[in-house]
Amino acid sequence: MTKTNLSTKQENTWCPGCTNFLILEAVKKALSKTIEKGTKQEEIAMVTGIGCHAKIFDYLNISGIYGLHGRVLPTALGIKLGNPNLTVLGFAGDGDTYAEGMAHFIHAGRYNSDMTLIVHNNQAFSLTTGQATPVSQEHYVNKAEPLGEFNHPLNPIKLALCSGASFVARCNAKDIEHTSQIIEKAIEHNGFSFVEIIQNCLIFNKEMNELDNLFYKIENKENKKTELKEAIKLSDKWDYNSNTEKIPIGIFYSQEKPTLEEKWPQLSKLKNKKISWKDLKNN
Ligand SMILES: Cc1ncc(C[n+]2csc(CCOP(=O)(O)OP(=O)(O)O)c2C)c(N)n1
Ligand code: SF4
Ligand SMILES: [Mg+2]
Repeated sequence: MTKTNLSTKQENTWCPGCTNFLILEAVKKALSKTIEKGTKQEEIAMVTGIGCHAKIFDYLNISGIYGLHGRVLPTALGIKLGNPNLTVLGFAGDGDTYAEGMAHFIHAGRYNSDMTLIVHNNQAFSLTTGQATPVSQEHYVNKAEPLGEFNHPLNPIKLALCSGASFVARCNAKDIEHTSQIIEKAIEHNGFSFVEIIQNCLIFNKEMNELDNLFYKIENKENKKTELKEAIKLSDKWDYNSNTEKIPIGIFYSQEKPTLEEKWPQLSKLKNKKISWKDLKNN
């Protein structure tokens, strides 16, 4: 299986130079590795929200559901409940996940279903012309707020850690190699994996596009018993408000714990037999 099998012939309508192209490339690289290691392409399912990020649905040759804004996680969970043996990926925006989809984000950590959520974070509702999201910086002037955003951004990495997510990572869209390695590990992780990719939007919230020199890679925490407290402390290094503070990227936390599919007897039965509900009656 090669990377080209993951491409489609759909016309691409992202702005020329948009960092979503880089995210798409990193995802293809990671999925190529996942497929090389034995997962069949047809065993991978994806869900997207609505937004610039969500157009990835048209450009990635993976089955799934082009979903509703804010509802990536419940849709992904539905797929997982339908067949717990699928590798399920969610692609969502920062507006999508941290505004309308916020309740799902918190509970996804608690449930620990074995799936991967990739958030394309450009700190704006870009498709709808750049309104502030819950992670936009204070004073961000946009069409909906001519006096600027009044609120301080929330910190999704910290929130995911506090919600019980068992794999938490942040990447820089411009570092394709690092991002693809992290996505590959997130997919391999048995449990809910949250990967936030910081990306530039070339049209809206350009004030937050000067972060390149601020990113630094943290020590890889996989295969180690990572202390939650230590990860939370690290998550506090950047508050999403500053474009001068250093920004840690990499795996903040990775811990094995029982997944939803393992806790739920019927689902664990399907997992153990590597079948879906429709095959159950014959087994
Ligand atoms: C249920 C619902 N709520 C709101 C919208 C309007 N809407 C569509 S795209 C969008 C902004 C998307 O922003 P984000 O999730 O950050 O993605 P980006 O465009 O920045 O990639 C909004 C608010 C919608 N289509 N459906
Ligand atoms: S508006 Fe921004 S996020 Fe959307 S395609 Fe253009 S550059 Fe990319
Ligand atoms: Mg956005």
